[in-house]
Amino acid sequence: MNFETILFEVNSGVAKITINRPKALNALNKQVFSELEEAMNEVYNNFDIKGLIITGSGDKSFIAGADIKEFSEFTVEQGEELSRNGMRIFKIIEDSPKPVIAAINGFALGGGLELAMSCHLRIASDNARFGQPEVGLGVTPGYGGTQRLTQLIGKGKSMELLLTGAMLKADAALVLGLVNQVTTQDELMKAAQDLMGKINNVAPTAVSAVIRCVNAFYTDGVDGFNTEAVEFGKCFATEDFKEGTTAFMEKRKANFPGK
Ligand code: DAK
Repeated sequence: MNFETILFEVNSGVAKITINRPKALNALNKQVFSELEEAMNEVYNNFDIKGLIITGSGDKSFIAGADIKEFSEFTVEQGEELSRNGMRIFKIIEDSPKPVIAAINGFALGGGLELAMSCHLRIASDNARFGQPEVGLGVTPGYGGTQRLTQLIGKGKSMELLLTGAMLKADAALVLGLVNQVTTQDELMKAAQDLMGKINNVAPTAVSAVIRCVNAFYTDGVDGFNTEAVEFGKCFATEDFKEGTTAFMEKRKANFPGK
């Protein structure tokens, strides 16, 4: 796959997307969104890909937000269109049937934090900084930040960060539950791969089902308990379930087919 603003690679069944605009601290422009969508299509449809890690190029920034230079001249209509398109692509990440981990290697601001929050899990290096500085630019977050930040850290702290535009350090983000782990810069990728390895040891069909169940909690008009019952029932028709239970009874490690 040929991309200009992202790097896409697959090693041992784990895909890695690196947002690659280091001169602009990996800010998100239209082309990044379009290439991200194409790469996500591959993640969804390539059976050999078992999970995805998203990171930023360089050692300073994960993603320093939406590309301010691109949207500064937008009209009301263009602004809304940009927002809806970004939200649609972040929803594709959030609904991915394969686990997605953000490896946050520096600034995760505005759209960068919004992208990280659409991933299932977040690991940050100790130099990472988090914030929604949009109000300082005269806009609101436009890619789901007001919703996902509130879901992740609760209304009080979310309001504080959104209304002030202040930046959080990695250790504070850990305490708030905004990230799952903090590591050194050197250990970040290994920590993300180790976490992915643990997920890839269990049944892929059950992993996808858990993602659907948890996301159901946050979906208007959907009864998550009902979703869980339905997903639980569906497990009984999978080869993974057969293999998992057989392996347990035969006292051996399961070798899940992922079907
Ligand atoms: N966009 C474009 N370029 C950026 C950028 C960004 N978000 N962030 C940094 N850069 C560029 C800088 O312009 C600079 O480029 P040159 O001047 O060298 O050409 C280069 O990256 C290095 O940046 P600095 O020289 O500023 O680096 P420092 O270490 O001094 O500072 C910083 C790092 C991250 C604190 C600083 O760069 C910074 O404050 N960056 C902006 C952070 C920010 O406010 N991000 C935007 C958040 S708002 C919308 C939908 C969504 C959004 C908005 C509208 N609609 C639907 C309309 C979302 C908005 C956001 O994400």
